[in-house]
Amino acid sequence: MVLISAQPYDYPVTDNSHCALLIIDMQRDFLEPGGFGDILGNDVSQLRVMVPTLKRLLELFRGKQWPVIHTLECHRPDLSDCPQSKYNRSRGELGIGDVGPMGRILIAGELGNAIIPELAPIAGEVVIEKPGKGAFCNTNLESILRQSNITHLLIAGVTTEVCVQTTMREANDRGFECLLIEDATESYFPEFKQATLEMVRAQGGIVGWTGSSADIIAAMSAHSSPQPVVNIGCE
Ligand code: C5J
Repeated sequence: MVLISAQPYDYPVTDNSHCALLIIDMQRDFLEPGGFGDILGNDVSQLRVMVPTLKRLLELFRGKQWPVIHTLECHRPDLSDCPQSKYNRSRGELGIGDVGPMGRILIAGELGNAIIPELAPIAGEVVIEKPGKGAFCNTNLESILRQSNITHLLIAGVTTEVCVQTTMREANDRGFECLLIEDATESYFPEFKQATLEMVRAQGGIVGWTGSSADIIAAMSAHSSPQPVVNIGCE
């Protein structure tokens, strides 16, 4: 049994718990100049500050051979999985499906849709392509987690109040024990990040826990319980 120091109280990982690191949308479209986030008028450099922290967590999970799941917000080239409402409300100078400096925006397989090189998935890690903000909407994430007996999700990525929070709420409603990693998530709006952290852990952890990467790494480095192999990985 491991207790990770967290809010609103310590996050318990028992010998029967199975943890995965769930990394949301660390894709060029949101983190690099010329991507979707930039085109919408955001300062993308704000999101990059946590990349070294997330890399340390990734190294811990990879070193222990624990499951890592990445998500990508993206659509099919014909946009058949993009609701008209989302298409209409995600338009700045350019919008979903338009050609930008890194290829078609938020389209699977385009350069801008790739995970940033520092965090690129390795063989055996799952990559979920998701058309929604939440990673459970129209994806096979839930069945992958259930098949692998994963019970606990340590959640990181961008942006805190949009895809990260939506995914955490979806996971919480499905019974997963979720901890949002405070310094491995970022928003273009610092006040939205702060509000999300507070909302998640309010009322005794209504959506889950929040905790720091240092506390997670300290506690989990000593944890030796085998974690499940997630059997649907990328090549
Ligand atoms: C947004 C995301 N913000 N990954 N996507 O549109 O949070």
